Amino acid sequence: MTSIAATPFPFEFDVATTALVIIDMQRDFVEPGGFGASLGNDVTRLQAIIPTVRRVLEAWRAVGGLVVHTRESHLPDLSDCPPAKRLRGSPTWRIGDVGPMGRVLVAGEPGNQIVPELAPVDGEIVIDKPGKGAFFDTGLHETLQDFNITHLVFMGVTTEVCVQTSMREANDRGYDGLLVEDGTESYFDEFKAATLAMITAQGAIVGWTAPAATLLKGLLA
Ligand code: TIU
Repeated sequence: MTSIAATPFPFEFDVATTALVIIDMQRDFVEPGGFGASLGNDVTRLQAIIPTVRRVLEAWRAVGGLVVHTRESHLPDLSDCPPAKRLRGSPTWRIGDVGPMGRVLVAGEPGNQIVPELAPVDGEIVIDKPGKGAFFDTGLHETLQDFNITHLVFMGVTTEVCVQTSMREANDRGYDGLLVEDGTESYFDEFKAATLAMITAQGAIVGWTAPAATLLKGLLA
């Protein structure tokens, strides 16, 4: 059992029953010409966390923990993309349109790939999710149950959208979840801060947060 200092109180977990879940670290969100940029966002903020996410990923691999990567991703015929999602707002390129990195948020396209620094390796689980949450329409809960997972450590983007939604879905399914504070980022400073506060409020109503360095220290102990 590992116990690390966390907000709002120590997070206790066993690597054997904990999965590292890396949300949507794909080119569509962190590189110019993708979905995130097409919504008008500054993607450089998100690129900045890649080295931290990589350090935690490598440490997690070294201790033999289960790794799950997600991608926000739709089928080429967009049959899993509700029109309400595709038609929302006025992005430069809508989901399924051809942008500089291929069709936006479509499986198999260059923009849909996880950034090379964090690319999945053999034995890691890759989940293509049509929604913001990692559990909606993906079978992730059943997969995690097959591996006897009870605890989840989250990183990825964006903090208040796909990461928070996934943490809330996990919480409702009975998992204890920790968010790595500097392993997640938002296009908006204030939304990241508010999300961390919302997760940990009311005695960890959604879960815990801790800096990467604290988690790494716990893994190496
Ligand atoms: N727009 C935004 O902040 N996020 C998303 O659309 N998806 C994810 O968070 N991955």
